[in-house]
Amino acid sequence: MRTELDTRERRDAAETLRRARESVAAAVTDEFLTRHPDWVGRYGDRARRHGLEDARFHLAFLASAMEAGSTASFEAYARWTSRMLSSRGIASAFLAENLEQIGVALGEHLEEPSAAFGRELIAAAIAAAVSEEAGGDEVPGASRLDLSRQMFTQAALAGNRKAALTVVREALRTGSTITDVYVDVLQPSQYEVGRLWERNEITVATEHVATAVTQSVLAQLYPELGTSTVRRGPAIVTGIEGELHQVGGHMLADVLEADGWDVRFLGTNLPADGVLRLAKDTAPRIVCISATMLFNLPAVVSLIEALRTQGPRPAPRIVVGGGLFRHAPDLWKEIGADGFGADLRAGIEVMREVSQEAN
Ligand code: B12
Repeated sequence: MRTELDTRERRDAAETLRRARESVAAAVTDEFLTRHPDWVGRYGDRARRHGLEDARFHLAFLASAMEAGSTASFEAYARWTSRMLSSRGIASAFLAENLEQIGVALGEHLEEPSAAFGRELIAAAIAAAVSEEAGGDEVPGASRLDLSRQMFTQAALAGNRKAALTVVREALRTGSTITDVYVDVLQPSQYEVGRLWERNEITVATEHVATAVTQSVLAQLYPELGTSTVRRGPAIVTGIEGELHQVGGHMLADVLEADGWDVRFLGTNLPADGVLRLAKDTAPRIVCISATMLFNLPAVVSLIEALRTQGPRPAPRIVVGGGLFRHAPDLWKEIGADGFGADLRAGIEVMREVSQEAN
């Protein structure tokens, strides 16, 4: 029978587990290496270092799953971890053993029924890891990055930057591009955060925590974006006055730079005058405007008008995107923009096409 805990009991149990994380991780790892001395022979110092890191991740995700009362989220974690370990030649039996050890340690740190609840999550996770190794249950239509997205969202909501970065690095290691990761992991994860906030399931503080994790991952991936040998010319990527959403513009600026554009990213919430001045100084071939909130449409319209009437010559092409335009796919034509991109992949293409049209 499933143990039921109320919200406060779940939160207290998760907090206790977080406080005990270091000591449990150390105890579990030391015991594991005593049981498997060959690991020390094979991996040297790394055996303990990686063992500790893995145990810390297991505990961090377990604490979040307990707090949320979500068996499914810990199962997803186990499936993801099982895949990651098996790609490194490590059988999921070792993951199962590690999780079992944590299950035993729960009894030393948590009161009943919280410990029982934790053990139930662990049992479900072990079953998921074993089934994943046996071929997993293919979910029809599920993309290869679905599991990464779920893991990334969990890590972001928990403010766990290290885990979030690990998830992303693993996706890159197994063949995804940075654009794939931005569009299929980070973007939908941010959208999910928005849905949770809208449904009042998370506070605005948790939304800020998750967004900060996403932004820190963007910053860490930036040096790895690579460069193109093609030089496409100067471009500006900007938000507009009144708009506070800036993650989409940030992602766009990064991938355009990697595609050969000489990008100046202005962030968001700045007066049209500032954009105009920079446009005159740098003569961009393209100005990309990112906007999310409908109430900012007039600011987009006046920035376009200002660029057309008072901007540099030859006039830059103007491409728009962001939530405001995603929900009204013809709006960009109505306001006189030259192009629109629903996401980064479309954005890169539109920028290439529009830049080939005569300025
Ligand atoms: C984080 C967040 C915030 C943060 C932003 C912090 C920051 N540094 O960016 C803060 C807390 C400031 C915030 C504030 C508000 N927010 Co908010 N926010 C979000 C959230 C959760 C994530 C935004 C995000 O990062 N998206 C991820 C990026 C990658 O997606 P994207 O912008 O769509 O970009 C992609 C594409 O559109 C495209 N793209 C983007 N720009 C461009 C430009 C060009 C040229 C091209 C080609 C492509 C392109 O490429 C990107 C990658 O593929 C969204 C949820 C959501 N669905 O977006 C809500 C959301 C947008 N917010 C919402 C609301 C209501 C608000 C507030 C009004 C809340 C309030 N009561 O104060 C304020 C408004 C502030 C303002 N004046 O702008 C609502 C909007 C509902 C609506 N349709 O009107 C949403 C949808 C949440 C929800 N589900 O209700 N928010």
